[in-house]
Amino acid sequence: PFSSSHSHHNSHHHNHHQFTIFDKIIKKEIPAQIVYEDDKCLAFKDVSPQAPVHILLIPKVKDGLTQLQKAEERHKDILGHLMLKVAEIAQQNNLQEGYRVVINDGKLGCQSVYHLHLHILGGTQMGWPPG
Ligand code: D5M
Repeated sequence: PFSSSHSHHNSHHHNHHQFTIFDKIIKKEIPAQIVYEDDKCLAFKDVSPQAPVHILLIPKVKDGLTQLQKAEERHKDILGHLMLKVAEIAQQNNLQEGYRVVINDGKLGCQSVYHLHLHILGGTQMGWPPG
């Protein structure tokens, strides 16, 4: 169940410095099932869930954070904010028994959207190793 079948590997034209689909979600130009929002971040249900609960948490301002490996000193505040909100969002979604947080980085990490995002996965027993 929930094995990954969506295509991460066939995009040769990542627009690392451009807008992504997440900007449209932030601007409410396309619909999303938003579960948390504040001035700095937005959390919404993943359109292709890989677990019973699969939420994405993103910074509203990308500021060069296309992916984790672009993180710099100036991103410390938003990165800390996101980590704290993961725990809060997990609680709100009844994941007290446990959950997984994933950041896919780059091609080998199976990243498909180049706007930093944290996957919050749970609602079932997760497996390890993740593959
Ligand atoms: O994760 C990118 C994730 O973004 C992937 O799990 C699908 C999800 N996605 C893509 N488009 C949408 C929309 N429109 N709504 C909700 N979720 C979406 P990655 O780690 O880059 O592979």
